[in-house]
Amino acid sequence: LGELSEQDLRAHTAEVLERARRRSVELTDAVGDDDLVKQHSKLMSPLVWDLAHIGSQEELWLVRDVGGRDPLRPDIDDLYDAFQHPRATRPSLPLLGPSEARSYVAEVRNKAFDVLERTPLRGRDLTRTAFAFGMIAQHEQQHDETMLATHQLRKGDPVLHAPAPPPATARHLPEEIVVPAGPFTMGTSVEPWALDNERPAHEVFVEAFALDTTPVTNARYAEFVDDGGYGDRRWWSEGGWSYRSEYGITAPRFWRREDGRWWRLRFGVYEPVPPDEPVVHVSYHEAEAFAAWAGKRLPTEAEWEKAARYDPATGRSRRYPWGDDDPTPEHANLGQRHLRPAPVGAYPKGVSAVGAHQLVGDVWEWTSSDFTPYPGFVAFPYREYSEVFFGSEYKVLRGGSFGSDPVAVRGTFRNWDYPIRRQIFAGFRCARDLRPGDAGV
Ligand code: AVJ
Ligand code: FE
Repeated sequence: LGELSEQDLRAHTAEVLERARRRSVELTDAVGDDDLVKQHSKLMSPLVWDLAHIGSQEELWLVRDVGGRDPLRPDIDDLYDAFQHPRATRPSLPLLGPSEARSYVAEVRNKAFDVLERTPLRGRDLTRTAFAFGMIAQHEQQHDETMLATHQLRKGDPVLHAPAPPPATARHLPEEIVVPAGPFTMGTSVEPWALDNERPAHEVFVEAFALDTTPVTNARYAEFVDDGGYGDRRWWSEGGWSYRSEYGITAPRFWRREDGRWWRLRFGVYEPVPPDEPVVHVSYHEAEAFAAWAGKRLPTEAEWEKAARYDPATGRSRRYPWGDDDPTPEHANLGQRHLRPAPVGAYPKGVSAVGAHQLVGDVWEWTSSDFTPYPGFVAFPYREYSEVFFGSEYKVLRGGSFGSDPVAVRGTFRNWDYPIRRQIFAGFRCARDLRPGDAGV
């Protein structure tokens, strides 16, 4: 983006916004009005809330703030303020109905495009122009991923359809790769659409460690389950053990054992659990317990980012595992092109400089790190984006899932959630300290 002309940047911005809107429309047109206004799970908003919230944020940041235009619907600001109404209470609010919400977001978009045409993107500081458009495109895509998770929780016949992901072509991958000890650059100060919590770039020293080459697969995870892992106190933290006891958790969400096999429900399709795909819909606590059972641990987010971005040949940190080019369908399973993670080994072109596969796409990966600010963090453009979430309540997830759009995923991108959450498209991979004598030390 840094090198694009003003005109190309405007065209790129319009395209990214349009792609997000096509997806929001697909996700909300796929079901009838009843399904749009109903709450499919206490964890989620009604789909119609997400839709109007997308419009409301766009009105706030693009129409009013960047454009300096008059408000369209100042009367609904509070309804769609996520901080005023927790998800569980949203269905009882006097929300816009499906057709009102659709015309509202369309009207906001028209105004936003008018602002885009008339505002020099680089004329003033990035605060009010280029960044705001990128932030709003990412915001819509993040809610699209949330709506996709709502679809996964919805009961009934399949309404979303997509081709199968590519097959595994990289075979006989080593179980682990080794990342050498040393400093690397974490975070970014130059990525134009990076959010406040990814900034600034700073140097971090990371001890040598081993990392799983791929995310943990269903087959491997099932070994943990079948070995009685969920009932064995040894593998669980105190918080994890009380969580699994309180909720009676015995397998990943959406799994069921029938006729001696594991089955799962995926967007309305009941199917055998595919052995070679990354496990998905596990909480942090389950990921941590699996790692203990396997004699390993979860990576820190610094370890994850070093494995994804650090290039030992140049000492530089790259934008993505494969280099500096934006993601294409050959690099990673992103953007809801497929409605599932791809088998491990399906993206040889996405391999990182140190040899890790599928760090970006497929499943979000839990890390052992709390969501905390980088040294030099400055809240931007508002405290409620990241700052109010910093602390030990949230764990960081990295890499994006099959349901994350490329505009909302980077080598530096940080997601966060409660360690008990598993309706998100989250899996993990394991790491371990190297011992003297291990190869690479
Ligand atoms: C970064 C995914 C945790 O969905 O709660 C959406 C993104 N912030 N609207 C979320 C977000 C405001 C956020 N996550
Ligand atoms: Fe939001």
